[in-house]
Amino acid sequence: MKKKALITGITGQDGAYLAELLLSKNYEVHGIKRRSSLFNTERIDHLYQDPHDENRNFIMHYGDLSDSTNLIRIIQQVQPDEIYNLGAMSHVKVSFDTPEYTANADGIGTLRLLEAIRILGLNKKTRIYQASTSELYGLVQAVPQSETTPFYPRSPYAVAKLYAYWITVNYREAYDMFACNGILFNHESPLRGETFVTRKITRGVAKIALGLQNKLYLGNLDARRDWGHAKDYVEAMWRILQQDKPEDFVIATGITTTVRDFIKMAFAELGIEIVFKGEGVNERGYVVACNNIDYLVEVGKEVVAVDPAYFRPTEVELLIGDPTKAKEKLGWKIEYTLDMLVSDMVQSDVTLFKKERILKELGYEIKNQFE
Ligand code: NDP
Ligand code: GDR
Repeated sequence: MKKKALITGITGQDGAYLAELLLSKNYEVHGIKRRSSLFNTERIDHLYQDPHDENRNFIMHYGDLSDSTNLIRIIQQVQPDEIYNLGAMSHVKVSFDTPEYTANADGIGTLRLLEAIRILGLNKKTRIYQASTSELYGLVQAVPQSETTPFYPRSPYAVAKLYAYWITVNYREAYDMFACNGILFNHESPLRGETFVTRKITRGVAKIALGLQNKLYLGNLDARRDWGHAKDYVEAMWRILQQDKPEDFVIATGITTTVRDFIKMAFAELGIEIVFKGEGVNERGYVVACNNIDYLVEVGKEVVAVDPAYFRPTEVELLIGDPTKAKEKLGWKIEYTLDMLVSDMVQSDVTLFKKERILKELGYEIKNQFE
C-alpha cells in the first residue's frame, strides 16, 4: 500500500519541493490549495495530473487553515499517514500589518489540524509535522540556537508560531500523537517568494546586471541569518516523521551571514564587485568592478540603498542554528553550501529576466513592481 501524505501550503516554496520529494518516494500526495482570483499553482504545475486519470497520485483539494470543517472533511476523506503543516502567512514584516489573520492561520490553524486528527480518531494512524521556525528564538538569548535554547519571539508571526509549537508538543503529550516540530532556520531557493530578502536580492542583482533595474532598496543590512537550501530542508521534514518516536529538531547549517555579505556574493556570482560606504540609512552599495562583458554595469554606479520602510518594528538580529541533534539522530546533512545556494538563485533569476529583456526589446513592458 502506498503511503498517503497531506500537505498544507503545497503551493508555497517548501510545499513544492516536498511534494516532489514524496512523489519520488512513491507516496500518494494530497495538497490543500486556497482559492485565488488568479492561478496560484505555478510552483507545482509541473506535477499536475489529469483528474480523470484513475491512477493519479497527486491530488489537490480546495481549503484553508481558517476553516475547521474543511480540514476535518479533507482529512476524513484522505485518511493520511502523514500531514505536513506548511501553510502559513509566512512573511514576518507583513505579520505586523495583519497580526490577527496571522494568529488565526499560523497559530489556530495548527490547532484545527490537531483537533481534526483527534476528532476523527486518527491519533494512532496519522503523523503530523509542524513547520516551526528559528523566528521563535527572536531576541538573542544564546547562540548557536538549539532545541533547548529559550524562545523570545519578536513579531506577530513568531508569536503565532510559538502557539503552534507548544500546541503541537501538548497534543503529543496529552493524546499520544506522533506530532513533531521542525525548527527550521531560513531556507531559500529559486522558488522563494519574491519579497523575502534573498530572492529580492537575487532578482534585483539579475535585473541590474541585465539593465532592467537601476537600484535595489533594502532594509536592515546588518541582520544575520543561517541560510540553507530548501531542497535539503524538505528532506529533513520527511526524516523527522520517519523516526521511531516523535521529537522536535533544529534544522540549520550552523553558519551565519549578514544581508550585506549575501548581496556581495550575489553580485560576485555575475562577476560584479561592490563595496558599501556610509552607515545606517545613509549606507550605499557601489560597483567597483565588472569582470563579465555580458553585463554592462558602470563602475561607480550606486546599486544598493537603504530604505527604512523595510525596517521592522522589532527585529531579529542574529540567527545561527546548531543542527547536531538532526545530524546525529536523523542522519541529516546539507548538500548545498551557501555559495551553491546563491549561485542557484542568481543564475535562475538571470535566466528568468533574460526572457523579460527579450520581451522588452520587442516592445512589451512587463509590470511586476510590487516588493
Ligand atoms: P510560502 O510563503 O512560500 O508558502 C506558504 C504556503 O501557505 C502557500 O502555499 C500559501 O498559499 C499557504 N497559505 C497561506 N495562508 C494559508 C491559509 N490561511 N490556509 C491555507 N494555506 C495557506 O512559505 P515557505 O514554503 O517558505 O514556508 C513553509 C512553512 O514553513 C511556513 O509555515 C513558514 O512559516 C515555515 N517556515 C519557513 C521557513 C523558510 O525559511 N522558508 C523557515 C521556517 C519556517 P498561497 O500560495 O495561496 O499563498
Ligand atoms: P525572515 O526572512 O524575516 O528571516 O523570515 P526575510 O528574508 O524576510 O528577512 C531576513 C532579514 O533580512 C532583513 N531585510 C529584509 N527583509 C526583507 N524581506 N526585505 C528587505 O528589503 C530587507 N532588507 C533587509 C530583514 O529585516 C531580516 O532581518 C523568513 C520567513 O521565511 C519566515 O516564514 C521563516 O519562519 C523565517 O525566515 C525562518
